[in-house]
Formats: sequence, structure tokens, C-alpha cells
Amino acid sequence: MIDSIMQRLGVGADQYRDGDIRVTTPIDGRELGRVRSASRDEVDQAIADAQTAFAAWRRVPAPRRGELVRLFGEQLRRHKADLGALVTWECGKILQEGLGEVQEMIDICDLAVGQSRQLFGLTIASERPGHHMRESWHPLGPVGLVTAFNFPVAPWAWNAALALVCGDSLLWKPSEKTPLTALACQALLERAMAEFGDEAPAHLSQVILGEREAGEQLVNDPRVPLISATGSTRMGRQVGPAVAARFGRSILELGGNNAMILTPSADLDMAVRAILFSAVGTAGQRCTSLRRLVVHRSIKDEVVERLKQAYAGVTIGDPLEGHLIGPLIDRQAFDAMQSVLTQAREQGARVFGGQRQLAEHYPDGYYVAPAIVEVAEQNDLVRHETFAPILYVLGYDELDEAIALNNDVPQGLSSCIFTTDVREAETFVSAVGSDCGIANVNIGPSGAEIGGAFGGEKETGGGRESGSDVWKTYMRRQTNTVNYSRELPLAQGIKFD
Ligand code: UN1
Repeated sequence: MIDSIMQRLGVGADQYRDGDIRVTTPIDGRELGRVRSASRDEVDQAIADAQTAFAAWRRVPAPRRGELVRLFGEQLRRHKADLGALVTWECGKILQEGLGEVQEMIDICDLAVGQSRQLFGLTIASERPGHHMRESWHPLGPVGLVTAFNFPVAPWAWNAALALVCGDSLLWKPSEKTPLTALACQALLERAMAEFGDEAPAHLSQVILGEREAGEQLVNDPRVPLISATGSTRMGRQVGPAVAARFGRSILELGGNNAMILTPSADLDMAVRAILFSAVGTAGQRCTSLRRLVVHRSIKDEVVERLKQAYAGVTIGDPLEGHLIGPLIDRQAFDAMQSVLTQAREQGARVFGGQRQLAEHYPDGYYVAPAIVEVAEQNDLVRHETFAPILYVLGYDELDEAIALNNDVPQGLSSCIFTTDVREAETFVSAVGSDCGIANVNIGPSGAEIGGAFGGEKETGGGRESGSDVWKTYMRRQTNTVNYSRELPLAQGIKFD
């Protein structure tokens, strides 16, 4: 099955049949392939090659660079079904979401193609006669991309599509849990490059397979001016300072602990559907997954009851076969979830669900019933991100209290309010409302579109990816002052003779 998919995507069996990294599917723990870690010297050479590629690529006019991304988008359209299925095989998210991830890639390619004709700078009024001032945006250099297992392809594409139109070369270190999808994306990009012709230099995009050391090497190398890393806050705590220590730039997309405030005026039918998708979707393994429900005390019992009913109706099973919940990524994820649920019980929380499912059928697949955990207060357990389908429920009386709870966690990625009261909605998205990078009204916290800037504050890392003016991060800004007069007036009126 995997072989025919890989073949259609253009990945030769030699690339995934042999090596030190064993790739398994979370569906049933079966081995999908083996890949080889790059050695230190190979990573070093890859960085040198990326520099050479950059030197050539930056000379290609930006709208032409956009043409390469357009061709890549065409490849993705053509191979959406296969790549989406491969995402499901490798990380276990349900097929609908695997396909959704590929759609996000297509969408960002479209955005980047348009952007390639709009890398605008400003013209600025000079205080001196006969002078022009302007801002130019130039390509930056090789971009190092570190991605996580839960979204094995889309975040790479958000960065890659923009970086390519901005004139940068790419070095991608995917999660060691999901290297096959990375090889597939690389193969599709190489097809687009072949169609595009010689203007696309060799090594414009490279995949570096390996464990943590390979990523560290990229992060520490001054020849890589920008590191964009998605993963845990623990990983970001190492990447951020390491890149800063060499004055590099980083985009960090780290943990989230996303809340929904559910008010008495909310449309509860909509809210329950939104909670279900955002808390249970991707088996709770999105950085934008809903983890905390802050619900008004007057409707709390009713909402919890409705959620329990909704949870009971969700089917759990093979993610390729139309169920709504697939497996967790691996045993460690399962153990971490169980340990958190045990602690919650010990602290007196009321826990619904959370048990392992289908263990006889899939001894090496970790399927779980999603859990609802009613807690009395927002303690350390709740404030910590557990990458599993656990939804904490907290009550509130006044909106201020709910907003304070929303904000009183170390992370600051996504958030939302369900209300039909315009005062409440506008307060939530105002300067004194949610402190997150994403704040939604009557929409869950996950499933962001690529048109906006994606990312969050505090321990989420502060990075932004995708739309809005994020392209600027992949370029270097240059301020130009041009004197077209025959005089040499100094700024600030200084006389120097
Ligand atoms: C992630 O979970 O790492 O907003 C990214 C969303 C997706 C991206 C999530 N567009 O849920």
C-alpha cells in the first residue's frame, strides 16, 4: 500500500527501505519503512550547498520564483489524495484531516504566488532636498525548518512556499516520526523544479533526516540566518536562545493551551459542534486543540451533559476508514495522558472517558476515548499542555473572571468566545481581552486559515507564519537613501566643514 503511494509521489524505495530510523504507523504499530540519519558531515555539506543554491536563486526575479511555487501547487493538487493518505499513515490523523493538511499546502502556495508580485517596500519622505528614501526587501539566505509529527507537512509548506518566493533556499529537518511525508513533499517539489527548468538551482530544497542532533546542527550554524521551528515549549527553550546567541532570527511555534469561553447567550448547538471538532479532532494533538472550556456556571451542567452525549457518539478507529478519532502518535503519548488523568483524579477532579480503546485489535496502536475533566480550579496540571484529547472544564460567573482564566496560563496561542452579546465579543478581542495570538468569536480555536498570521505569545514562542505580512520574516530589510542632487546636505542639519 505504502509502496504504491510512495511510487506515485515519486519517492524511490531506496530512500525508505534501509537505515537507522524505524518509521512505524500509529494505526497499528507496523513498520512503514526505514530511513537513514544524515551524518554531521552530510549536514555540513547540505548547509554549504544551500548557500550555493541561495546565491543563484536570489538572482531569479521574484515573480519567476512564484512560478515555481505555482507549479508545486499544481503537483499538490494532482497528488492530494496520495499525500493526504500518507499523512494519515504516518501520523495517524483521520483522512479528512490528512487531506485538509494538503489543502493548507495548496492554499499557501496560492497565497505565495500572489505574494511573489507584491514584495513591496515603502517610499519614505527624506528631510533633505534632492534625496529619495525607500525600503527594499532582499532575499535572506538558507532557511532551516524544523517541523513536528502532528502536522508533518502543512507548517513546512507555510514556510517553504513563502521562503521560496522570497528568494531563500530550504533545509528541512522533519520529525523523526514522520520522515516519509517529508520525502514525498521533496519529491513533488523536485518534479515542479524539473518542470520549471534550470533557473531553479540544485539543492534549492533539501531534507535532512535524523534525530535531534541534526536539528541542533542547523540551529547552531551561522550560515542559516533563519530557523523556523514547530514543536514543544521544551524544544523552543533550547532553539530560541541558541539561535539568538549567534544573532540569527527565529520563528517559534510552540505549545498552546487554548481555551473557549462559553457564555449564557451563546448558540449552544454551534458551541457543542465547535468543541467536538477542536477538542477531539486530530485526537487532541493540534497545537491549537481546545484544552480548556471556561463555561458560565448557569449553563455548566447542561453543557457538560451535552458534551458527554456528543463524545459518546464519536467513533474511534482506523483513521483511513471514516472514524472521527484515530490513534495517538505512540505509547509515550498514551502514557502521558494516563498519568495526567490519574493525577487529576487524585486531585479530586471528575473524569469522564480517557480509557484505552481497541487494545485487543491493535496491541501496538494507542486509541483512546477523549476525556472531559471537570476541575475546581486552574492548577498546574491544567496550566500544562498535555498533547492528548483532554478537555478541562472550569466554571465562571463574571466575564472578567473568564478572561483572566483564559490568560492565566504560560502559553498564548489560540482562544475563542462563544457569545451573541456584542459587548462580550468585542471585549474578548480588545486590548484587555484575550492575550493570545489568535482570538476568535463563535469559532473554535483550531483550524486557522492560512490568510492570517499564525502563532502566539508567551511560551508559544512569539513566531508568526503563513499570511498577513509574515513574508517579511523571510527577507532582509534594507533602507536606501539616494542623493540625486549636486549637494551633500547632512541629516539633522549637521555642518561638518
Ligand atoms: C499545529 O497544530 O501545529 O489552526 C498547527 C490549525 C491548523 C494548524 C495547526 N491550521 O489547527
